[in-house]
Amino acid sequence: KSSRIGLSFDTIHRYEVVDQYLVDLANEYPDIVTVVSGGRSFEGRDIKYLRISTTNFQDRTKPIVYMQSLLHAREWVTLPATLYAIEKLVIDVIEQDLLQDIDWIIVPIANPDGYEYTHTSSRFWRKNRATGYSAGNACIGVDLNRNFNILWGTASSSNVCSETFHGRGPSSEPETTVLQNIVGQDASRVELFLDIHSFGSLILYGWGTGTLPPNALVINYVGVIMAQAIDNVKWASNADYTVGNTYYVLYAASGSASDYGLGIGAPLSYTYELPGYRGSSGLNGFLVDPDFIEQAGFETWEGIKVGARYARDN
Ligand code: ING
Ligand code: ZN
Repeated sequence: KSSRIGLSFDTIHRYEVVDQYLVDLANEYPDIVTVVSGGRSFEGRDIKYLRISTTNFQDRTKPIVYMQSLLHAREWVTLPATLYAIEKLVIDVIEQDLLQDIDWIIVPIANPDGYEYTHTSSRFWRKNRATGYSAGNACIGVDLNRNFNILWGTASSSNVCSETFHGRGPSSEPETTVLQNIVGQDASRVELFLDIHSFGSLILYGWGTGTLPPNALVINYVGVIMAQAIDNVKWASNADYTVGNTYYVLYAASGSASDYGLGIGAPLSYTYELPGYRGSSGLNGFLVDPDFIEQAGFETWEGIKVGARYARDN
């Protein structure tokens, strides 16, 4: 079902389709949507993002919500979650306040090279596609969620062949630099930072090294109310969300995007881990059940709305 200029929620759209959609949307809604070329990926793809605002980002009293998806290539279900949020904000506008009161910065495809590679060659690729790290390029790619310029290298892998290889230095990768620059422009106004991943039905916050930020109780509380909002409407067969610190819920990790969000001063910064494929055990959680695509967008949006309104009101 495709609504006017929107993309359908019955499939996972490719990079070029999404790229064009962002341009079309900005043309259709020039008063509120600006499409910006953030810069190029390792293989030269444009990392486009949207700036959504009723006041062209000129009202310095408004909070900013920043969100990105597909930092990890294989986490396909994160894309419709982001596209759904864009559609609700710009096209449907059922809840006017979210558009009026908040400026939004949204990056749907943070890792376009990896994402295309999952369509053309290797469905479960995670990293970017950077070469030049090992002799004969025996191993390729940097884990962009270990490459941000925050606590870099303290809990990540220096092995090029590892799935969590952190790169040659903090923000060594073009994609990381682009993303840091995008969020860095208006850093002081970013009140909510959301990095959308899958899978596991989790809402995680920093630091990835296990140290808690001074406002950890608030971060945890807002995590819980976002999770409750999702659980209230979640797909019947999926688990409830778990909320907690990345290190305690999962494992140690440095150089992540959401820790970078904390580092630039965003009081609320989270990694969402959307639900995995609900099929019988043995199925890979990165696969996407076509029946879940629109639901993933719908239920994730319930969580985002709660976080965005908390950021605005407090
Ligand atoms: N999980 C995250 C990963 O990058 C994570 C977990 C969250 C790490 C927040 C660091 C910070 O490993 C997935 N599925 O990518
Ligand atoms: Zn991920």
